[in-house]
Amino acid sequence: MTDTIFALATAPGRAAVAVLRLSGPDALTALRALSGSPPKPRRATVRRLRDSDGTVLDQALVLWFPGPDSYTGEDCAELSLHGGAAVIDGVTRALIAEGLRLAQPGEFTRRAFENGKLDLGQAEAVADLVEAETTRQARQALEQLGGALSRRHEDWRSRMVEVLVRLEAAVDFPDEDLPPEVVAEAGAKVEQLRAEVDEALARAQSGLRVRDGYRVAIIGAPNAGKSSLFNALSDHDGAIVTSTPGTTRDIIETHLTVAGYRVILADTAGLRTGRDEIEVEGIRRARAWADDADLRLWVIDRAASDGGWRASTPLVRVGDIGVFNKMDLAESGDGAEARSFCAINGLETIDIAVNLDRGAKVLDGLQARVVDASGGAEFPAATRARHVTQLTLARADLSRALSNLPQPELAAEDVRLAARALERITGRVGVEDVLDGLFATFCIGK
Ligand SMILES: Nc1nc2c(ncn2[C@@H]2O[C@H](COP(=O)(O)OP(=O)(O)OP(=O)(O)O)[C@@H](O)[C@H]2O)c(=O)[nH]1
Ligand SMILES: [Mg+2]
Repeated sequence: MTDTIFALATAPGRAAVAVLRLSGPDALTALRALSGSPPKPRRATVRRLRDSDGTVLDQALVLWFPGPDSYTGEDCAELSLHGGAAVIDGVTRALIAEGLRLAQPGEFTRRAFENGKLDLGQAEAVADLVEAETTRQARQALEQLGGALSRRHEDWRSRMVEVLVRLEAAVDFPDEDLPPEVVAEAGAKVEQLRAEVDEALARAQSGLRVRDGYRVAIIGAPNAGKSSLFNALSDHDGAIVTSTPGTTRDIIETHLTVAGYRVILADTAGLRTGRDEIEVEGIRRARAWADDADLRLWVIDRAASDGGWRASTPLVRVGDIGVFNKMDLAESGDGAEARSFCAINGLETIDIAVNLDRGAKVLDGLQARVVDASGGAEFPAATRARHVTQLTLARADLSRALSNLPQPELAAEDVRLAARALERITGRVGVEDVLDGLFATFCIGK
């Protein structure tokens, strides 16, 4: 039998109000012991809370949610206490004396999942919503919590089951070849499904970007003004700026909110042949981060004439931005050469003097990229790498089904596997390994 758990649902520390949550079969007994007769369900009621000696612990707002119509599906209660340490401590002791135990991180949501109140995608959305730093992250998590993710996967799964049923019916007549119209019909349906999964996979990156953040690396030659730009964009002197080339060694990361999206901006070591072990390692890290990033802001000192810009050319890609810095100084040959490199290789160019204009035009360019990469009219079919993995498996199964199609028993097995991959996303099957990892990331009280 499950035990009854409780936890602080609000952040620890002194506050006007602290909310304690209770869930489990003894929630009502504990509520009676502390507050006397329980209030009407879902009706906020003021009650004096007392311990077993009759000592008054607090005057609290008490809410009673009988199961199964509660967050966890069990009997639940919420006590809105005065948010001081002594009150919280007193009520905690009284609940433990009633036989309740403190909840593990995510245990309430885990119970909700186990009692069928949420599917796995929705449970993930609860974690994402609590973690959301930007409005876009929050909006995506709310859509997912509302079942947007599950609905798409459920639709695909039920269409796969339809195909499966037809194919299995055909298996029952083994003496005859599968009638050509059945092959054609199943083939068309599987192909349509595969096309939809394909499209979803192509757009999955935008869902992941909203959740995890859009990664932007500032790269370029030493002394080009990378750290100056980093400080300007983040509005904080987080990186050291000096006139000595090779100042930045480590990666420095900061989080920005751009058009409501989360952006992870990194300042990196200037790219050149490293002068010592530390610089060589810094440059290695700079290259690796830049290679992984969604966008590179390539800072070029347009007044330099040592050809230092060339060391960055292997890293930049079509769609990156060439930031020509030090507009307040005269342009040298390096500036002109780098400009033609950008034109030939499909890089937009922006001219700034970061000391004077704080790189405002770069922020505009960045905003356009972020919106373009993260936006999408429709809710994405994947918001975590786990979803992408399962969708990729489903896609491979569907392709195999198509090539096996003249043999219904083989094709049926492939379609079954594809449906199984989708079931793993919503958590209908194979969830145990995912559950522990997911709920460990929750706060206590969620
Ligand atoms: N005149 C002028 N100087 C600038 C401008 N931007 C940066 N600088 C100067 O250029 C020097 C190098 O700037 P940083 O931002 O440290 O350059 P960095 O690219 O981070 O250099 P490393 O970390 O060594 O790779 C500093 O002295 C800055 O003040 C600019 O727009 N105009
Ligand atoms: Mg620097």
